[in-house]
Amino acid sequence: MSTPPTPQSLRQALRERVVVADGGMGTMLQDRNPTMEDFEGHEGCNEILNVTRPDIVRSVHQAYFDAGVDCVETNTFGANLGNLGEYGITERIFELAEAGARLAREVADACSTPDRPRWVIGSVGPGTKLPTLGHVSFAELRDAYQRNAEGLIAGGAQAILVETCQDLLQAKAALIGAKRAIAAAGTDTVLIGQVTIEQNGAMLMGSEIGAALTALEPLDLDLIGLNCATGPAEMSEHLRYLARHARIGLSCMPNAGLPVLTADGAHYPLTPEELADAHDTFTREFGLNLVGGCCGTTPAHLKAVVDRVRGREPAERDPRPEAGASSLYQHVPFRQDTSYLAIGERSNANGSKAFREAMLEQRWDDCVRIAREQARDGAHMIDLCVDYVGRDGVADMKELAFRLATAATLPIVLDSTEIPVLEAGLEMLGGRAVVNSVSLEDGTGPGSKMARLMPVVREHGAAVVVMCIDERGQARTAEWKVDVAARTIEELTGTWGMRVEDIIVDTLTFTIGTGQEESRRDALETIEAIRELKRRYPGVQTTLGLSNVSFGLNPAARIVLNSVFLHECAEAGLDSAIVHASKILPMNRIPDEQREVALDLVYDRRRDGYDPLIRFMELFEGVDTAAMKAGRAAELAALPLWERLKRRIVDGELENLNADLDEALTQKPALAIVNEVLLDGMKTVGELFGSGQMQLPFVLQS
Ligand code: THG
Repeated sequence: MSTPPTPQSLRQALRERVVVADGGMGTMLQDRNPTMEDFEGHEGCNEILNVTRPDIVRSVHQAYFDAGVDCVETNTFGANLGNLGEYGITERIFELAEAGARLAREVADACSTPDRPRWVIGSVGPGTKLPTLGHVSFAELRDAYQRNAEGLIAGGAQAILVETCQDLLQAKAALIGAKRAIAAAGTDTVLIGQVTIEQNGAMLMGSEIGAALTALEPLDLDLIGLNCATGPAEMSEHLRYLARHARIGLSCMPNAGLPVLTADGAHYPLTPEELADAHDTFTREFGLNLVGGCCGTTPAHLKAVVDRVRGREPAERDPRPEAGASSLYQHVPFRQDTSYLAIGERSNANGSKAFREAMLEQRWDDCVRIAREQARDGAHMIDLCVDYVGRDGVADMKELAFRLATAATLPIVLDSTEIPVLEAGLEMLGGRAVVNSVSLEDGTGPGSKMARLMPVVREHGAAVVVMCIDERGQARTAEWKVDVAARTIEELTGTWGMRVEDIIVDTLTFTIGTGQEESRRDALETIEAIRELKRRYPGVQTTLGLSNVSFGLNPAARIVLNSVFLHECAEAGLDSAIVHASKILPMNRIPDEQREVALDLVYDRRRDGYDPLIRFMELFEGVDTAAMKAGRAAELAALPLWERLKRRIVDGELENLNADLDEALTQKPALAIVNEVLLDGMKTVGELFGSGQMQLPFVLQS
């Protein structure tokens, strides 16, 4: 057997074996004592050395190549808007990036042999301006990063490494800027994103590793990984998460441990052998493709790593990607194991009077409060719609998405008919958003909404809601809905490279509360469409603007109809719904007759002399939601004490609980109440849950 040929491209090498990069740059430069003149008066601006003292920079690269590494990072960590901005020289971004890459390239070329190619990774640091905090606009930052990457590519870098990211929105600006530069240059440049997880287990802005993966992986990076802030030990769990869920390759460049402060500055305690031990374990357990070091690591550290892991095949991984969206803070999967995914409908200028009025009066804090309250009500994501006739939608979206980016722990579903409004939202959100919505309303040709919106969606890596609408209008029959959905899914996956699990199809329903003959079957056609669509595309997600089904009915009737319809849709396979989550009732809390008539209404079961719509309206005539609540309270009060306590557990009903408990404690010891009454109630809850009559949020309430 002959030995396989040496991979000549970095991309190929990363696939075939563990590639070793270099270690710290900053302290190595300092050790060479550059003068104020070398810095052209910009003290500490290391990138200037690329033009004033190429000898110094080359010598650092040479030291790492001598240690045996496969590639070095350019001295361009600060060649960006934020850092060069501190010195007032942002016009030199391209020049200093290009110079840095060219120097590294020269040394790499001199060290390369036919069977030992060496590569250059263009370093892109985080800068000092965080877009999530409003220090700079996304577009300005992205364009500056594009110049940064253009310089690196022009200087001969084979990869761009966006590293030490603390703010996901900054990371996206940098990665998108780099992608634009790569596309413009037409090169096969490897794109890598590395985030920095602090000792507290999250990025500086509070992002968990899951939020980072979900937000960044859809940008089509080649590798994702971690660097800086901590040593390898603290990175282990986060790498484990990436190894388990990321489809793409992995990288890791830890510090030489957590710094210890001594009289003469920070000291990094990790020895070369310890760094090699860590990468030894990580490459075997997590299948890393690229390893290196960050602050405090030296050529001696990297030599130990080279001796231990260089040339190894990356360990096989069997990742389980989990489709979902993310807020700045957390990943939220589209598939909720025991429930439907609830998308809060209330932060909608058309769908909520309170939200609309707050927005019109620019009471932004009230808007934010309404949006946030939905998390407490049980929502998993937040639908945000600012569309309102006569308003500047882009301005309103900027105000609200900027605030919700940090104030909301839930991912945002951007709901607008206007592309610039959706784009304004995407440019504010560090997490992964969902764009609501795209459709075939005017086809797929040049100039169609699909053709204009999808490039924006794809560039930001968002997921999408698809509305079942085509040139003929909103699909009314199950067959029509499924046909439109299938055509849209094919367009999105085929032309636009979307993954089917990132597509959320809304099979749409009109209200069935008007009695018009042509709307009688709308709910049942919707249910049929969900069932058939999930049969044909098991991986696709489905959703519904649930409350639409009951427009025109009184609020008490709407609660019941929405709840019953949601239950039927969920049985047919519905994954999510745009809802007012706290106004959804579990089936066991709806009186039998109301539920039966609602079902007849949903399935259009009319008989001679029986119209479920008329009967349904009769049942709720004069009933308002307060009366409904009072009715339930009276019913509860009429029960004997022990029954009442049990019912409270089943219904999760807290009001006046203390009075009941005080009474109970006069009759039994606390432990007996727990063992007999509470456990009995929980048994019923378990049965209701097991039989699908009660969803997880209600179990939790219980
Ligand atoms: N599909 C998709 N997106 C959507 C819809 C859809 N977005 C908007 C809408 N439809 C879903 N959102 C709502 C929000 C509120 C109401 C209905 C749908 C609603 N509001 C009450 C009303 O208007 O009577 C509450 C009024 C108030 O509080 O002031 O019913 O179908 N993809």
